[in-house]
Amino acid sequence: MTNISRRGFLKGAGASAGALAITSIAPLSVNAATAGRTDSLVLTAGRMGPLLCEVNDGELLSTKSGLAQTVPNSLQQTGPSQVYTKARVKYPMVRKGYLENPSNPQGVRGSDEFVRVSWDEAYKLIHEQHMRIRKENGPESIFAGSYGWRSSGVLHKAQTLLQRYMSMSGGYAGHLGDYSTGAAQVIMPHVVGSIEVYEQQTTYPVILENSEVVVLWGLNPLNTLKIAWSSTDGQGLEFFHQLKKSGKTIIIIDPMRSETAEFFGDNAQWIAPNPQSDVAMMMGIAHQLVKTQQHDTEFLSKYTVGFEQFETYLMGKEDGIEKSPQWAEAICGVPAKQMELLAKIFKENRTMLMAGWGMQRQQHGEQRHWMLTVLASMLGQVGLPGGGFGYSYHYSNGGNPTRDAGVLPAMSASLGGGSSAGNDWAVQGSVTAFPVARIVECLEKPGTQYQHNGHTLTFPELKMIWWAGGANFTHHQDTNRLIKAWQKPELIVISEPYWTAAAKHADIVLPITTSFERNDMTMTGDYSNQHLVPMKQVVEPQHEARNDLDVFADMAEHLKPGGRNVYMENKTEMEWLRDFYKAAQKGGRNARVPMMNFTKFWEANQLIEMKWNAKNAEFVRFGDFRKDPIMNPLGTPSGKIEIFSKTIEGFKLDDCPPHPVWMEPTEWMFNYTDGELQLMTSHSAHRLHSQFNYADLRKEYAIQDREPITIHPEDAKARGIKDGDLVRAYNQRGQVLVGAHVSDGIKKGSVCIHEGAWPDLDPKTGMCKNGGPNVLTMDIPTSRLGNGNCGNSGVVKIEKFTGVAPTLTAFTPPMNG
Ligand SMILES: Nc1nc2c(c(=O)[nH]1)N[C@H]1C(S)=C(S)[C@@H](COP(=O)(O)OP(=O)(O)OC[C@H]3O[C@@H](n4cnc5c(=O)[nH]c(N)nc54)[C@H](O)[C@@H]3O)O[C@H]1N2
Ligand SMILES: Nc1nc2c(c(=O)[nH]1)N[C@H]1C(S)=C(S)[C@@H](COP(=O)(O)OP(=O)(O)OC[C@H]3O[C@@H](n4cnc5c(=O)[nH]c(N)nc54)[C@H](O)[C@@H]3O)O[C@H]1N2
Ligand SMILES: [Mo]
Repeated sequence: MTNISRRGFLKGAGASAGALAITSIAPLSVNAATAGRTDSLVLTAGRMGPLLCEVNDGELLSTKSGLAQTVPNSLQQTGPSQVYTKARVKYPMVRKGYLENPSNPQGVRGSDEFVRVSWDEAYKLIHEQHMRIRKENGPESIFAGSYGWRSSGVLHKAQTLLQRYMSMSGGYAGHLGDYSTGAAQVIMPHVVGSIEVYEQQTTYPVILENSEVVVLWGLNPLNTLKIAWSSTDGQGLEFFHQLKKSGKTIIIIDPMRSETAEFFGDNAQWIAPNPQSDVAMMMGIAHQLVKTQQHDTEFLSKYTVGFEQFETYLMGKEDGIEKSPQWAEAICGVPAKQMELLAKIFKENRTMLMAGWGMQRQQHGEQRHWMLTVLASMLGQVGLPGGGFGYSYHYSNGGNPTRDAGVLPAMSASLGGGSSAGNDWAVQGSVTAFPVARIVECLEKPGTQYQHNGHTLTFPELKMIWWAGGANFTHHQDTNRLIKAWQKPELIVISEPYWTAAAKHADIVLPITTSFERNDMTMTGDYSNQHLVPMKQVVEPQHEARNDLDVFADMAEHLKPGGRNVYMENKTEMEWLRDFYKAAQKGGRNARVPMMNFTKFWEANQLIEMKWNAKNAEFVRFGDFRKDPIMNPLGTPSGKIEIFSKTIEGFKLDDCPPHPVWMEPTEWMFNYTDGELQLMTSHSAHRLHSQFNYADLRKEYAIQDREPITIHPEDAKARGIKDGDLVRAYNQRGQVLVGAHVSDGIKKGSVCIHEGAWPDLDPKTGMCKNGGPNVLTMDIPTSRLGNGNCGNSGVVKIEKFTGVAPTLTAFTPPMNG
């Protein structure tokens, strides 16, 4: 499938050789709002960037980018669907069996009917039961971790607002880590002293200027840069557009010919390893470097510790198995010759190893970024302009240089800043926390001890869950196991704009506004702070939807008279925004960025672009460390890159030894004989996780109105499946109905169903009618180091679906809803 010739590989390499001195670095493109204020275009923002909204007679007609951009971003069109989808929650709703007897509810979550109630009834009911549960079981029984990608505005932050209310109520159980980088963010501090996954990278301009070879290892930036944690500044997509034209050697290592591989086309080489096999492939390359004495021993001795122990393992002196390219070929399915060639190319050129995160959302996920860091260290280019490794190039525009900016503060979970909270408010934050992806294990085994990053922790017993701003029924693994565990708490409240699967499995559902229905603000660029953007209210709140801010402020009033004012710190929505803006203005003054006063700014319907900083544009990650490792040590115990970690050795974990090792995953297709395939669940081009699954964009990807499954032609043929057929994918955990997308753009033996389809289980057969892949995935920790999720793994079988396709109900509100 992959035809790598040495010539093809080296095309472009060396084109920029010698140009290592940074000459003229300028912004990649000038980004200004494409339109100013008109009566019909209102400026707001979402994760997918600043948005201009076309409004007529109070109705949102369309949304488009508020920034000039070269690469289109489909997610920017979703505004009207977000506001008007029939999947909206219209009124506060309570499960019938719960309403009838809240302290001893009848009926089953997920199958019981819902009853409409007034907001006041809902508040009173939640308050009474919350207080009862808290009194009986303490704050550790109330889960307010509420993980998820709620709106990105600085004020209407659902999770924070929930926690603020729970703090006023006396504390709560929170969460540790996230679903994105659960493994990498825990291992990397042991290796280089910083998490790396959410950090400013050697900048995009420095890469364009200096790198000769750019490796996209499990990286699909054309998809993942459509959004950012705050709001995208658009520079990441622009960078990859320029990289494509640069003539550099681009190597994509991915079991799928991703949207990014399609985008680069002939300008890149695609190599397809088996999913989950990357560590073996990296070791094959590392072995070749040692064998040809190409590894940089000087760098290794000056900047790292523990290479000797690793080398012993690599060269098979420990277990008799040399981790040679031939050994690796049998695991990763990439020809040994290609790995040998990669070793040479990486070594002979200024090479940047960029890695995505899908490959660490797998069992032993910690090993991926650790091993890649070891490989980069062996190449000896860490800290050089355009060389080394980078783990956030595909996310939140990690290579866009930081600007001189006035930066917005944001709502906090604790009361403060002129608060009227008197001594009689015993404000208490999170009293306990567990790794977020272990929630089902926590529900199943309260009181049980487990290991996390060297600590022994105990799972609390959760009696109440309030989720605001996350879609845990979509994001969590092994949906059927989740559904069982989900029956255990006494009360589950979901605050949501939409009837998600979690909402359908709740006791109480509260209708929440979308970001188009309230005023807020955001910055673009998590690292760059490129713009400050007003998020103006575009339409009236739909139906009976309220803002999370108002809901929790009202709930605070139930705690004690005057609670609302305490919660709001005696400020209105606009006063909060004004104060946030004023704080940014102060920062702006120090940075010499002119910022008009708040009233003018709000009136102007314009974003503010922050000042380009030429020095920041030359930032090289680990540059200072390289220049002087004594004066600028890393935050590791040795101050150096830890190839062998004594700290991790001390943890004595079977599933995370003290240096990178290859460990076969539990569900590994080669250990099965009945046609099992390896499942991947990458992130979708046309969704943000589960968000917009209902939107018109669905037409871009759905097959017979179901989530697509990508299947290699040979695997499809062997099972009599044709492109466009309905397919049943199943394993011992569950079954889903999907539509066949037969393509040679996937490694044979693997299939992909993108994460994010809303679970829609057929009550009769248990089949997910909407193809939610987490019905099939394993709910195990990556290891007891990171306790990350393994959503991007598992084996499945597939067959042509021959029955009558059940009606899709994923986006249909429940009866009375
Ligand atoms: N199998 C598998 N599973 C995965 C992954 C994978 O790769 N494979 N990826 C994982 C990753 S990296 C992540 S980050 C998670 C994502 O998991 P989530 O962040 O939970 O996913 P979203 O679909 O973005 O959920 C956000 C929810 O918040 C709601 N919402 C939006 N705005 C507001 C608001 O203002 N107020 C309130 N109350 N609600 C609001 C939306 O309607 C939506 O239901 O999924 C994880 N799950
Ligand atoms: N459009 C869009 N953008 C998003 C998101 C979204 O849902 N939609 N989610 C955001 C969030 S919360 C996160 S955490 C990031 C996620 O960013 P990532 O975790 O990097 O994204 P994924 O799509 O899971 O994986 C990236 C690539 O890795 C490949 N891959 C999967 N398994 C393997 C493997 O075993 N080995 C190798 N080498 N490659 C593999 C996939 O085919 C895919 O092309 O994206 C963010 N951006
Ligand atoms: Mo994520």
